[in-house]
Amino acid sequence: MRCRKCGEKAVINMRQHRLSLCKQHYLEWLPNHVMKLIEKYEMFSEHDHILVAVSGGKDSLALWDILWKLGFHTEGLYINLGIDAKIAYSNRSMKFAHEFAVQRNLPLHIADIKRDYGESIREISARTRRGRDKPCSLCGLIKRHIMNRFALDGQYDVLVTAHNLDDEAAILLANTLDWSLEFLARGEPVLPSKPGFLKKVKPFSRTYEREAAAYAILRNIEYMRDECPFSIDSKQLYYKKYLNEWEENRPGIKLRFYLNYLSAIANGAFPTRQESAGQLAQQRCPQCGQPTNTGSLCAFCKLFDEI
Ligand code: Q46
Ligand code: ZN
Ligand code: ZN
Repeated sequence: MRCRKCGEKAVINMRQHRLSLCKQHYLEWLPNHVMKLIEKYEMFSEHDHILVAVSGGKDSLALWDILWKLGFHTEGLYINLGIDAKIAYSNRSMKFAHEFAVQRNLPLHIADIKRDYGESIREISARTRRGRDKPCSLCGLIKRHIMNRFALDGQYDVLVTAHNLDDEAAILLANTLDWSLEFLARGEPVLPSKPGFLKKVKPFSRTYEREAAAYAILRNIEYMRDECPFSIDSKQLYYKKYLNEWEENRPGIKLRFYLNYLSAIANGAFPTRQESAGQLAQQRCPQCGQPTNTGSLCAFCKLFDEI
């Protein structure tokens, strides 16, 4: 296997792109590939103040490294969920994010659930019906709330998350099997800002998970290799397993599934949510000020109101 650009030994073969590259050309190719997507969707520009959600894993650190190399003005946000599970999961992940930021002299902000709200994610979920079996749905709600609030308070222009193509394809498969039209209508790599919500973008949404991992390894980025202990048996991993099998037999199937879906959205295949800006602006959580559908406490504040 030889690099298509220089003929040297290739380190990665991307069958979906019919492209093999050596280390040097791969480390040039991926940032260019990501930049094309940033420009195509007008995700952000060099004038924007960008907040990157970082978990300490390969995807978010590889993406932050790429945005940093491309010269964007970025700051990171790490949310410590207080997950220990005998492997000090949250604290070790935080350390990787912290060391990455220090090496590049980038600002990293830390939100700590236990410090800021008095309970870890496991403790919160243990006392609620929604999270008793598995904390993931509460974890998602809490992370979305904290990220959005932090980004709005800090007056950032855009919030970046490192969802990769494998994540997007797995979510798409799950939503398709459930026929969740509401979620299917919102799967684009850019969610525009609206009153109370910052613009959210996914510059890695056309990058395969193995491409992000290869980039992190080739750049010598130290990252958290353990998965969150609660991800075992998750719906997302279940769908990823099948998508990987299909990809093995039909290279590019994940990419086509996702890209054809984006074309379907662009062609109006899914109804958009009926939310008028005026309505949202009038309905604010009396405690935290974030938008709610009801006008009473938002789902996040309700979690702590129960105590
Ligand atoms: S961090 Fe949170 Fe994930 Fe862990 S508890 Fe579940 S949702 S698996 S991305
Ligand atoms: Zn080469
Ligand atoms: Zn609230």
